[in-house]
Amino acid sequence: MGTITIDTIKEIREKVREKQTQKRFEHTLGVAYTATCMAFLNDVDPLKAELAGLLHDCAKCYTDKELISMCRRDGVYVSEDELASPAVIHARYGRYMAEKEFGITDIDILNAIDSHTTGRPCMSTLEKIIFTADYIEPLRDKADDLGIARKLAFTDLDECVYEILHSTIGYLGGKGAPIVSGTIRAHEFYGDIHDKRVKGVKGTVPLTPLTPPDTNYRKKGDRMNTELTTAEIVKEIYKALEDKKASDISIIDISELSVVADYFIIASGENTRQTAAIADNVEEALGKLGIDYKQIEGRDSANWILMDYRDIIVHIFDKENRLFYDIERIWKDGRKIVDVSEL
Ligand code: DGI
Ligand code: FE
Ligand code: FE
Repeated sequence: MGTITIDTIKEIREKVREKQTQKRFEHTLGVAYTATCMAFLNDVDPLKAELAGLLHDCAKCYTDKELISMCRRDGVYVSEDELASPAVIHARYGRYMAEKEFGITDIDILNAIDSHTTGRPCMSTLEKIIFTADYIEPLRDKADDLGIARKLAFTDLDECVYEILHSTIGYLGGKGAPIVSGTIRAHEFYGDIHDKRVKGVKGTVPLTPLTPPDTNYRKKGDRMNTELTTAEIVKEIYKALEDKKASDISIIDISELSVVADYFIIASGENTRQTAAIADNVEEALGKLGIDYKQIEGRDSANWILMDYRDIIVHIFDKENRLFYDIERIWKDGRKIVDVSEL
């Protein structure tokens, strides 16, 4: 899709207008404009936020029954608990529609549509913006905590997300409605950030979003100080991981899906001592080859260490966090698991 232009925005706005009722379309515009303002404050591309806002409810024109059968038809994954809470399925199918029907290729926008109803742990800034704008846009008038949420949206985004999740869970619980696991996990994640702040504990949750907000900064060709190809470096990393007995090593080729990197390598350690040792070994092995990392995050707490080697991002999790963050799910669309021997 390339850079988002005003023309793209206008074209998509008209397409969405045709699909939606007048009332739903006014809500859509409210979300788009609110998201744009929030983007200004958070250094997110405002056109990207506007586009995500315009598309967040693009699948809302279908009934629950239609959405369930369309998800089946098109192979869009919906979990068992989501089938029992069909109000959330328009987000899952919306992601698919945005990609297939509206030609959106930006993973961050697609993720923002996918997560706009339930949220999820570790959202990118854009995802948090869409999740929040959906709740606070000017035409919303039902929630008791709108005043609080509207202020927090512009003062403390993580706290705002927590507030919204907390209040949604309370509201659904009060109605006796089931709560999907995505909502619960998101609530735990942002609750954790909230608690650590309240207790004054320095955060142990690595705050790197799964998709960095601005993913277009990386110029292909701006590589590392080595003659090795990216595939050869992946092999070296794999060796360094195996050396320290990392388990469940996945190599995902995301080059077709994202400009963030070409490969994600995900591995687990039994505990944080092992994850730290694994990260040290990767750093040392690549260092010997003249390859320096661009950034390493999460080393202190070591429950999720993210090593950014530009074209290759290495995630090292302890057992519990590997399951909790379920990073592979984010890249489930068209992800290609690579066998190291084929590289
Ligand atoms: O599509 P919108 O109306 O703009 O808003 P939305 O995408 O946030 O959808 C809101 C609906 O989704 C609302 O009826 C509550 C419901 N919802 C959100 N999280 C959950 C949920 N419903 C169930 N049962 N469980 C959830 O975890
Ligand atoms: Fe929605
Ligand atoms: Fe909405």
